[in-house]
Amino acid sequence: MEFDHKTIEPKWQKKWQEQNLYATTNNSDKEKFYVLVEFPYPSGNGLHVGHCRSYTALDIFARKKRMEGKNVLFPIGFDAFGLPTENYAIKNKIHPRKATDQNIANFTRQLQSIGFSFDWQRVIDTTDPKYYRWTQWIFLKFFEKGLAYQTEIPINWCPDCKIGLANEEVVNGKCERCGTTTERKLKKQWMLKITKYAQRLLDDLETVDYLPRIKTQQQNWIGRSEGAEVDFLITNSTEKIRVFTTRPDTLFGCTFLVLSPEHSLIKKLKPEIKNWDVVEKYLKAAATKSDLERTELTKEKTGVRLEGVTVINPVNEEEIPIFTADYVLTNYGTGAIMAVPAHDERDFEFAKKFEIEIRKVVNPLKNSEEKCFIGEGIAINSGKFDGLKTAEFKKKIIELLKEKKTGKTAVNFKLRDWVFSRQRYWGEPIPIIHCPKCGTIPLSEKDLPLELPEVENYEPTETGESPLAEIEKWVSCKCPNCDSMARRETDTMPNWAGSSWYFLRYIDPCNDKKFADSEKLKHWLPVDLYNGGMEHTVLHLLYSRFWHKFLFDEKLVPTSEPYAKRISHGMILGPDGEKMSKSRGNVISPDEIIEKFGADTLRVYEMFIGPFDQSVSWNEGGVIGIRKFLEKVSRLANKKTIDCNEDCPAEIPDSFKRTLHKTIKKVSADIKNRHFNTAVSSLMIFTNEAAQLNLLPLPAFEKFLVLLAPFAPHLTEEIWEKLGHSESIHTEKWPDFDSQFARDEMITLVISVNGKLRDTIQVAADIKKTEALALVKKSEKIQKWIEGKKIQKEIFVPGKLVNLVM
Ligand code: ANZ
Ligand code: ZN
Repeated sequence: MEFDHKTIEPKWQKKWQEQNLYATTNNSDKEKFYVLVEFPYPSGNGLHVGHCRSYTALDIFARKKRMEGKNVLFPIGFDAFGLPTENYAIKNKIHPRKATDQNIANFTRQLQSIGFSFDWQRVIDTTDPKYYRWTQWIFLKFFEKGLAYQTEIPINWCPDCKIGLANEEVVNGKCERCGTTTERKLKKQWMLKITKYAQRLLDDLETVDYLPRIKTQQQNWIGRSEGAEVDFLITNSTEKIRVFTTRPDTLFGCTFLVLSPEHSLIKKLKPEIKNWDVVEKYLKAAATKSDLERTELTKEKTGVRLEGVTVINPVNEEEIPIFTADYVLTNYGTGAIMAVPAHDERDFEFAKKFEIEIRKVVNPLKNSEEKCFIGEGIAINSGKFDGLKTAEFKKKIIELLKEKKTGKTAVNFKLRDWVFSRQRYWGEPIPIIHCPKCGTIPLSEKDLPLELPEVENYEPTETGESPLAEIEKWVSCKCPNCDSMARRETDTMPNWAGSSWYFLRYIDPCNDKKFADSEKLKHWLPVDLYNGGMEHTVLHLLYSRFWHKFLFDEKLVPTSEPYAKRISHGMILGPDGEKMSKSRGNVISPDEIIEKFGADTLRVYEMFIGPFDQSVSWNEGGVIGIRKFLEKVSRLANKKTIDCNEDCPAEIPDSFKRTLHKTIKKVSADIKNRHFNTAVSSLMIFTNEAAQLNLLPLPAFEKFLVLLAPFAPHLTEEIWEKLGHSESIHTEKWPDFDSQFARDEMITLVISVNGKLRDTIQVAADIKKTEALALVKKSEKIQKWIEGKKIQKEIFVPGKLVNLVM
């Protein structure tokens, strides 16, 4: 048999399509298993070899689950709204709909050419009105429950291009297009109240099986801090300033207060502030900076004292100054801090610059020379609290503050509400109408989907509004409530919207009554295994968990978490070890590899390339090696076979039988544990041994083909057919192994010291010298004889004995 991939691969892809081999039925007695891969953004560049890594791995997983008798759901779709397509459309004067359709067609061709076992009848496209109708519908549910609201918040504004920019279009504070420093411009925007779910998003991480680093990322992003809120009374006033601190035990070391430049009290205190001119100038300058620039640790601290006003420290009645400084953020805690320069680095830098007292109030447990000690320790200079340990002091001081009614415990989250507005064209229209009489009115369900209108120009407008704002015909409408002239919302949803619930739609993709049937949801949820890139383990994962929890509360989905298990794959880097990019010229195209070596080679190579969760570099030599391996497999099919089962005649060595069972055991466990690379190694070992035989035992070879089938579905299917089977190899049962043969063969190793037998141990027959010696030296009986003496010679006879000469 020739391994002619150019004939074999398209032939089987066509057959599988015609037979609908991988379609999933909803009504099956088999146990369900839902395998999910992050769906691709159909960019103009086509499929990346990184997609192939993730999809091949989970394809193997899904294929094995099917062979183990599970009813597997393994779907794919396209996450197609978003900036790259929109920018491409603007540049090339092509409609984003058209560009998207072209890209999806190209991605589909590529995905099919790799032989993935997706259920192609369930494909979804987030930009299809039949899909985004339900994205809009879920938005309306959020609105109904008060979880979608509008507020004024700043957008990134380029004063030169006169457009609002997405965060990713602002590079180091400058507009990506023209290099002008961006400003922040206030705009009314839609928000989703994800903060309401902060605690649950944190707590429920306990109930799911995510890789530890993914859990940590989620926890850090949610960022729960426990501490206290403390009120500082303004001298000669009834106004007070509330601060949030995680270290109330350092209150005696607080020598000034800092308000964020946006803090509302600053304007209130204007009549009292003696240097208002200077203060006002500072506030204006701060307004243009991003949070990132403001909080950068290395940056020199700036700020201004509010001359003429002071506050009283509630624990020692000291009068201390107030500053405003941009290192204090307006939207964290209370937007104001108590500064303790001896124990907080930012406060320390600030105090040095403004020559403010730095007073130590914590002694480290161990000696430390640090000027600014931020750890926990023993209280000093804290009156009657001196000598207390930090944790205990925190409790005591909060009790005191409660008594004095100037403070209480408080919890803060880093997590902010989700800005859900974009001033862009290529996104889901937000289904809201603004009526001058009735206010903000949701569209009624029957008016969904609210489709994107045709426009001529996709550029954002000069006022910062989305291009939709210029389509007067579309914008002006009648209020559903009172029939007076009203205007449509012109912002669109962010590109995270469609991916926040897509895994639900796969379950019932054609339903036009509901986003998915509840019985079907009950059958398939939760997703059993979800894989995607590390770059999505923060936002996408969190956003979709949030939507799911909301839908759960609305009794629209049956589980409180969407994904039972989440894993992540490492990146594939270019041959030069750098991230693949057009500008570097190190991009590997899957199309070329498939053309030259075949899809099976691409698949097996990407599994063999290295541990699945680690980043690895592409290597053409490795690709050729895999091609040779598959050629060897196809040559096995030409060998003379003998149709005998386990107990073959004398021609077949005993060791071959053990190799077969070891291979079944290893490949089964390796796929389960996602050690795809070592699974491929054991398939290679089997192939090499089989190639040595004069007669190939057919049943063993067939079992081997079944093991290889998830990795190389085309070649194995072709050989399977040649062997006379009429059913697809992919519907075969996954083979079992006999643990008696799968075990490494054991022998008794004789150990002697100076030629005298002192012990015997059971070891694997093929044990190497170093391993054997390590075991020998662990033996208590042997230790007795060699302790304190020098070993002069270590003799090892493989499979038999070890002799130590002292
Ligand atoms: C006094 C203090 C003393 C603090 C000390 C720290 C160490 P996390 O852990 O991130 O929650 N902080 C509070 N609100 C802030 C804001 N809006 N912008 C910038 N910084 C703010 O950090 C909480 C700590 O960050 C708080 O505890 C406060 O400084 C500061 F030895 O208060 B601390
Ligand atoms: Zn109205």
